[in-house]
Amino acid sequence: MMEVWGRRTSSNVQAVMWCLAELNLPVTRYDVGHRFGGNDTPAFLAMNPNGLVPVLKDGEAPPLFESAAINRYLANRYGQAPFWPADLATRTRIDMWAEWAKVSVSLRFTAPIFWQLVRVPAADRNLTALNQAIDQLSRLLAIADAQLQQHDYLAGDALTLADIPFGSLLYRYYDLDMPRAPLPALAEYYARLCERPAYQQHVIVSYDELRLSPP
Ligand SMILES: N[C@@H](CCC(=O)N[C@@H](CS)C(=O)NCC(=O)O)C(=O)O
Repeated sequence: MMEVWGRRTSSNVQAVMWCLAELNLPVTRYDVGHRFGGNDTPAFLAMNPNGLVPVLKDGEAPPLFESAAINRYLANRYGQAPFWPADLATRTRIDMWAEWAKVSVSLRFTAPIFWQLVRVPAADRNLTALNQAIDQLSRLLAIADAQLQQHDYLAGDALTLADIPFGSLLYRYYDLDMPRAPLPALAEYYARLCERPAYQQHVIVSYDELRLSPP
């Protein structure tokens, strides 16, 4: 039995749940973290000493934390081509884009843009830092756009592991009230992801409860 600990409003939980769904793996998810709490108990800290979600447990195997490592585990254990091909060179190119999305893109989006817009009152925002972050993000997204002009998905012509950390940021990117560079191939890619039932179910999730003043 596959189990995930983590609230559905966490982008890292969303990445794991989306990956599980694309691999057709059934899972039981427990609401933990933020308004649900439960991530500071001895039982949870024994699974993840960082007190963060998600945590995945696959049967009797020891629990795993870190969403990127969890998704690589799922791909290695249960994935097939084209999502996670056996050929090392092809797989490593997919992994390269997955790493780029998880490290470079999410670092420049989540804290400096998403949390600024969702948690910091407009009057208290550092607009210079925010605009700089938006510029930096736009430069990265232009790299994705160039790639998506050649292929329907980030690492090729079918959905792969690379799309999970990248695509799971895009719902928030397109939903937030913020300036966006015109990147048509990226917009078409996002529309393509939005057609996927697993994306609709696990990523297109309201983040209103995370706002400083929920509506
Ligand atoms: N690098 C970790 C980051 C995990 C993380 O920051 N999780 C956040 C939610 S996205 C968390 O647990 N926040 C505390 C909470 O929800 O109470 C991963 O990718 O899994």
